[in-house]
Amino acid sequence: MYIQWYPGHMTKAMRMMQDSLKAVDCVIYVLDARAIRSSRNPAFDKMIGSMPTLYIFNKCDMVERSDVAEWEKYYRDREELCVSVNSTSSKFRAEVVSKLLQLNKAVIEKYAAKGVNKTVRALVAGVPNTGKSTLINCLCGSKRAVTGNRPGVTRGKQWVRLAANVELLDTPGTLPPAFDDEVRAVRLAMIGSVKEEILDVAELGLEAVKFFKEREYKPFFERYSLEDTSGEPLEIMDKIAKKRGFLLNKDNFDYERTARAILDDLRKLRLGKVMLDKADE
Ligand SMILES: Nc1nc2c(ncn2[C@@H]2O[C@H](COP(=O)(O)OP(=O)(O)O)[C@@H](O)[C@H]2O)c(=O)[nH]1
Ligand SMILES: [Mg+2]
Repeated sequence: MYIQWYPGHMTKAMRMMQDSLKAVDCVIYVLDARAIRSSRNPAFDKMIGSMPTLYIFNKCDMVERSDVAEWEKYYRDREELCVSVNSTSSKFRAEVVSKLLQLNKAVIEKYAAKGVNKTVRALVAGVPNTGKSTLINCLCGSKRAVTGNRPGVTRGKQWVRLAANVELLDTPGTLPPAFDDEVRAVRLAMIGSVKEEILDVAELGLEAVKFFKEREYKPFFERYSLEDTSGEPLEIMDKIAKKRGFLLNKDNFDYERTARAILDDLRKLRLGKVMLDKADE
């Protein structure tokens, strides 16, 4: 799938991220639960190196519990700390705070031994649309306890208090989506992390059809009342366009409209709870 993409943007965003990392003790890496592998940016992974990181599987209301449980196991096996949340609900707040304290336990204890109450600072980062802003709102509430700027290391940055000794950088770090392979690019686009202006919507719709066709994914075929799952993705797309009456004129289907309908159905869960990246694939 062709994406109109300029590497220069990536370089600039990464430079800003490197700067933000200097001001924090740990990272809250927000991933979309539907695409846990694809919503990581390998260049950023490299940049955070050994800095303590809490991986948030956000939007877990959009996937099956059993699918996300596989990913939790995958991360646990690699000793990477993760937590599955739905940022639109505040009931996960306590768990996130507790995991953050767990993540920074060593440094908190080291300072405590010297009689210092260490304030842990975290950067919320992730590719667009994974729910970083929603998460910050959920964790800190709308009435943010702004802790003010501190000269020196944190100059120009706004911090909000999350717990007695935990602060978040108020503005989330938006990572550029990585298009280092086709699968990742398509899935990032499917979850809405790629700006529509830089891709071909009809082509993305066709990729979505291909995804469901390869898996013989029942809810997809049921949604469009397609009796059989055979045929090339384009033929399936034609059938959907025909059934919905999406025509440009009497001889041509409106692929863009068809694609939009499919993507909208996917994103609004009308095709069920679709996990794009499986832990064992
Ligand atoms: N279903 C669901 N939607 C979410 C969740 N978190 C965020 N969203 C939605 O995802 C979209 C992007 O969220 P936003 O916080 O702006 O993402 P950001 O670009 O990472 O800051 C918004 O429409 C949110 O309402 C979640 O946990 N579950
Ligand atoms: Mg945001």
